[in-house]
Amino acid sequence: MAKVEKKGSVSEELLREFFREMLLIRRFEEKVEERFRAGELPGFLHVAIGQEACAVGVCRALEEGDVIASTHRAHGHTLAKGTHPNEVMAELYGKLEGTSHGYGGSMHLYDVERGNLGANAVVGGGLPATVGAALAFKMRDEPRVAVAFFGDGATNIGTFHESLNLAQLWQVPAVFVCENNHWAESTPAKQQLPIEDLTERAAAYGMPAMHVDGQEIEEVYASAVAALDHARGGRGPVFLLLETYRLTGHYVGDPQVYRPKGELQELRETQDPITKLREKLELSDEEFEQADREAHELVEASVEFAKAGTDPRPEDALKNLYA
Ligand SMILES: Cc1ncc(C[n+]2csc(CCOP(=O)(O)OP(=O)(O)O)c2C)c(N)n1
Ligand SMILES: [Mg+2]
Repeated sequence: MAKVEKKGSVSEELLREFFREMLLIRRFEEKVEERFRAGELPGFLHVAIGQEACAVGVCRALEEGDVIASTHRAHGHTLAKGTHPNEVMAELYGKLEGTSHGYGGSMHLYDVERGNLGANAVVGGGLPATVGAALAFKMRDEPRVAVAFFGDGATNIGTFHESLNLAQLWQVPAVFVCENNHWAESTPAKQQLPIEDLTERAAAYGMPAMHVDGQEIEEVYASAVAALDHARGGRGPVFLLLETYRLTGHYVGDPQVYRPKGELQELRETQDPITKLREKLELSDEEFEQADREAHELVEASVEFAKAGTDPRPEDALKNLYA
């Protein structure tokens, strides 16, 4: 099996950009939680607080023309792939100005123009779409890569296995990014996974795998660059396993009674990717506050934008329905 090695180091300037982007996603999702609890947002919402380094590290390694497919926990991926916070927030408020014109909501954030094949309420649903896109790139001889984000729980789903099997068989330019947050809803890893090391999932298909700390954005970025390079160079797909932590409930409002006492507190203190990068960059309080103010301003502006948006018309409720 081919080995994929991590590439080079990341400049401090780039790390600072990563920091601002992760902070924006964090503040965006905290605002989403707040507005959901205030009863302003319809539907069911999942935030990825704690997993920001996965979204930013991978999406920043992409090149123009690359595409992603996301999951039910999609706000961070969508923002990191370049959709403006205004459009994401407007979608969560169900407004026409949203990415899916208010018809989709949190689990159906799409932005095909920016190479985002969409969030997915169906666990594992993004993987076959990714393989299809990657096959198209290969057949058209285009130097593009398709990336699937998914969770540890999704590796138990049939579409995961079918997708990895065909991707490896056809040697398509795809990268499979598994965000292993060790939970599938309220089910811990040891009650849903028969193996501990999820790279064995890839080994079963002869696919090279990389295994890195998903809380260290430098690691995530360097691995993603290498994985994308490998796939783009016609050497077939790569499985990129990121060990990460969901520093929140499965859904907004989840009482998390299933969590061992003290686990969340301890993880928040030791595994926050934003704190880790802040410490690595040795940011002063002023630098942090400046970045935080900017993030808050963008998020507040997105709420204003969304609230001032246009409600879809009731007579259009069945528009775009095909089944
Ligand atoms: C096909 C399918 N089965 C079950 C569900 C219900 N469900 C929603 S999220 C989830 C857990 C997914 O776990 P994981 O893939 O690890 O993602 P995480 O929530 O941890 O990000 C489940 C079982 C679903 N949406 N789709
Ligand atoms: Mg999970």
